[in-house]
Parts: sequence; C-alpha cells; structure tokens
Amino acid sequence: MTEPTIDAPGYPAEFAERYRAAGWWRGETFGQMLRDRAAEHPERVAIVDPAGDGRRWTYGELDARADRLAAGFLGHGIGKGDRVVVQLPNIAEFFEVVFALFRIGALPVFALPAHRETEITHFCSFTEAAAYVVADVAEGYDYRELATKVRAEVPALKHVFVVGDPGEHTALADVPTDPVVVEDPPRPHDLAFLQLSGGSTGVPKLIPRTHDDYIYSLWGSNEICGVDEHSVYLCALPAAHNFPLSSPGTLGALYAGARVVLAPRPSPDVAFPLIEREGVTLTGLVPPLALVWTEAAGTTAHDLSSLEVLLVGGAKFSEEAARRVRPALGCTLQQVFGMAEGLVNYTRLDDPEEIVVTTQGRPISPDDEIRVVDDQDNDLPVGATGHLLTRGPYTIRGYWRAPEHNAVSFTEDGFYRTGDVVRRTETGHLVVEGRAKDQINRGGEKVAAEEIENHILAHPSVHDVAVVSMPDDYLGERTCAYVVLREGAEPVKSIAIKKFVRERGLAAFKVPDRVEFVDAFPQTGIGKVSKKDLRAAIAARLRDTAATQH
Ligand code: AMP
Ligand code: DBH
Repeated sequence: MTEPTIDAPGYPAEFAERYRAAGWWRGETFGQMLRDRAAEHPERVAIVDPAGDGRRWTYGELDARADRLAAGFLGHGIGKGDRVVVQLPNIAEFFEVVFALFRIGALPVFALPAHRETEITHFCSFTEAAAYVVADVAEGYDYRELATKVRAEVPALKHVFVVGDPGEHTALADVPTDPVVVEDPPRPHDLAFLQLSGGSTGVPKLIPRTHDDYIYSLWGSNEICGVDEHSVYLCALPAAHNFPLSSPGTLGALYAGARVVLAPRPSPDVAFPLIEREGVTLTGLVPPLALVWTEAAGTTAHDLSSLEVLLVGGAKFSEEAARRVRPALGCTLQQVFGMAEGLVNYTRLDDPEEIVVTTQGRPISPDDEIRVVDDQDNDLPVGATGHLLTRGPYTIRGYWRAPEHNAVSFTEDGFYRTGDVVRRTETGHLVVEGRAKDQINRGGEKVAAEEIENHILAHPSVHDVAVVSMPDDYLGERTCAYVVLREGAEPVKSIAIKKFVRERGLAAFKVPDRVEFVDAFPQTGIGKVSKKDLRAAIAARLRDTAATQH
C-alpha cells in the first residue's frame, strides 16, 4: 500500500506513518500555509520586486491575489491534478501563479528561463500540460514567440498566459476573478508540483514532490539556517530552481513569515544595492557567483553588513574559495549539497570553520538514511569513498511517469541512487568527491551528456559523439563534445556544431563549450567508449595549452 500520488511511486504507508508520527510531516499544504501567514500578519511585506518602480506585496496582498488567480484558473477549466508549465523570471507574479496553482491542486512544472523550444515542448507534451505561463520579454528574449512555437507543436496545450503584453496569447492580468470556494482542495500528501532533474538521460525527468514532504524540507532548512520572521532572503538565482526555492529559499522564507527580495540578476551590481537597501540577511549562490561576489565585495561602496549567511551549493565549492567568504563578505558560509529529488545537506551555523570549508554538510533530518556503497551496493565504512544512496522523509521514491528509469535509479527498497560519489566523515558530514552519473555540472547548471549527444548525432556529418566534462577555473567544469565525423563527410567546424545545437532550440548552457574532432574513441575493456580517457585527454590538452601560454 502506498500513499496515493499521481503517476509516480509514493511513500509506502509504513514510512508515511513514521514520518507523520515523528512530526516531520505536519499535515500542511502550501495554499493553507499562505492563508495562515496572511491571517497572522496581513500587513507584513512578503515579496519585494524591484523591477520598474518597485513593488512590495504584503502577505495579505499575495494571499488575495492567489485567491483571485486561483478562481480565474478554475474558470479557465484548469483544476486539480492538471499540469501547468511555469517559466517566469524573478518577478512577483511567479509567487502569485504558483500559490494560485497550489490552492486548486494544479501542479506547476518548474521550467527555467534558460529553457527553449525543445525543452518546453517536451515539458508541455510529456506532462499533457493544460497551460503554459511566461513573461512577455525578459533579458531581451521574447517568450511570447517561444510560446507560439510551442503551441504549434503541442496542439493539446489549451492556454498560454503572459505576464505583461500578451501579444497573441492571454494576459495573465485578465485571468483573476472574484474568489470562489475550492471544492476539492489538495490534501497534504497530494502532489504539489513537478520539479526538474538535472538528469543524466536523453530528456529531463520530472520530480513529483508532495506538500508534506517539501514543507518539511522548508522548515527543516529554516531551523538549520536560522531563518525566522525577521529574515530577509534575497533570491538571486532563478526562482524556479530547487535551491533558491527551498534551501531555505523563497518558500522557506514565506513559511517563516519572512521577506523575499527578488533580484532580476545575480551580479553584484544588481544584488549589492538590494542587500543594502532591503537589509538582506541571507541568500544562496552557486560557486562561480560566490567567487564573483567575494571579489566584488573588496571594492564595493555598498554596505553589506546586514548579510549574515551565504549559502553556496549546486556544485562543489573549493576549499580555497570557501575560506575567502567570511573575510570578504563578513558573513557565515553554509555549504549546501542538495538535489531536487530530495536530500539536502548543510554545514551548520555552529560547525567549526574547518568543517564548513572542507565538507558539503550533513542531512537536514535525523530520518534521512544515508548509504555509501561500492559498485556492488555493499556498504562501505566511514571514511571510504563510494556511491551515495539515500531515502528519507523528503526524498522521492520515483520520478514521474518513468517506471523504466525508476527501476535503475532506485533500489528495490526505495533508496535513490544519487549518482554522486561521496565520503562520510566521523562527524557525519559528506564530502563530494566526484560523480558516477553521466552529467556535466557547469557551475551548478547540470547538463546530461546523453541529451546533448542525441542532438549532435542528428547532424548529418556526425557519425558518433561523446560529451564529457573538462576542468574550468571559473565554472569548475565545462562541456566538451568529442565528435567522429562520417567517412567522406564534408569537413565541419566546431562552431557549426555549436550553432547546430543552439538552433535545435536548447538552453544556451547546454551548447558544448568545445568540440574536438577525432577519428575514433578510446575504448574500455569491453568495448564501450571510455569517457574516463576522453576526460583525461581533454584535461591534459588544456594543461598543455595553459603551460605554453605562461
Ligand atoms: P539535480 O538532481 O539537478 O537537482 O542536481 C543535484 C546534483 O547537483 C547533486 O546530485 C550533485 O551532483 C550536485 N550538487 C549539488 N550541490 C552540490 C555541492 N554542494 N557540491 C557538489 N555537488 C553538488
Ligand atoms: O543542485 C541542486 O539541485 C541543489 C543545490 C543546493 C538543490 O536542489 C538544493 C540545494 O536544494
């Protein structure tokens, strides 16, 4: 018997009972949570959106807006269990939309602003989405045109709602109506939304999260990161990403009755003035941005003294860079090693400096089960490096509509195979040592090798391709595509391969940074492409180039 969830394995009943009895699952829903906060302190500011003349929405206002939009969505035939692809920049409407959907039990599908036609078409068709929500133009890109293309490819997509000038679509501003009583609101153990996985397969997989499990990850994070009603969280990363959404993120801040400040971009010239003006107390960054911030802090004229905590995660933060955070920014560093599938680890605010700079933290929950295993799934002792498997009160038991993939990504007893290679210290902290999954981590932006390989293989001159990571000082890793051309094919330049990938309508961060042409791939003992050798080859090549340049 499992808890009823739609289209994905749920938590087995005995686990659900345990998580409830332990108090991890509080029986709350997102819709009710906002209602409660708005009742407690309607006049307190919830969201600061500095775009245009600046907007400050109180809890009362956000609650009322969510109600009106929820009623409007229902009026448009969108209801419980329906999927709605949400692709919005860091603007206040992001919260209006997702809370409206939460209230009626429709499931936001969290796309990133960087996604393009290929990804969005997949999300809309795979989830059989009822609607797609975009902004008119953001960062110079016209999402209405993207929506037009997606609609042509996914005729079942009924609605496109646009924040701002709708063009040929429907203005989101025209949707809200007088609030109605929602007849069949979602229950705490129901799905709340579908989050995206960075993945390692041909197409991104969808992660089904429930109200109960995600809300636990929020308040659990709040306790660890010291978030309370006095906190001010700056959302500098794309709001839909799991890290700024939940670790503790904007939703954690709203759960605590705190204030969320939205940064349209994460660069110091945008973020530092906001920190000063709004008295920001904590924020989260990926390692490359943390480096930029520590550099910029040295010369900034802005007062950053309100900043108490900087969370850094999404990719491995080097010890050297980690040591610079406190001296440069005058705040406490918390490393965070998390995944949209669930498990989140933090260094603690009172951990000794050595642990904070050399580990990626320990799990939120005493009920997070951690296994570090060898290739045969045998448990390894503390201190040994191996594959990280995990199970717990906010880690999924399976991806959405992916039974075949679930059979390999989860053990029979429900542990998620993270694909991360880690070591556990005596103190229970985890150190990320590498990765077994076929993925490139470009400074926190995950690229599934297979996905890019499939696109490059479609090029008429390409016979075979292998995409691997290459070391990079700034991003940690970049992508390198090794290509074998067809015999007798016209010679192709690497720029043409990059252009080809871009023109297939993919997020820019997925375009390979470098393309290398070879006659054949190195092979493993049993004749598979040896990506290990390819990674070593490109790393050596980069070292040689660097050496001749110095
Ligand atoms: P995703 O499954 O797309 O949510 O990405 C989660 C993955 O990001 C993890 O499984 C890790 O591979 C990587 N990751 C996240 N945070 C860290 C970190 N602090 N250090 C190293 N890798 C990280
Ligand atoms: O990389 C991630 O996916 C991630 C990093 C930090 C995450 O999902 C999180 C914290 O919750």
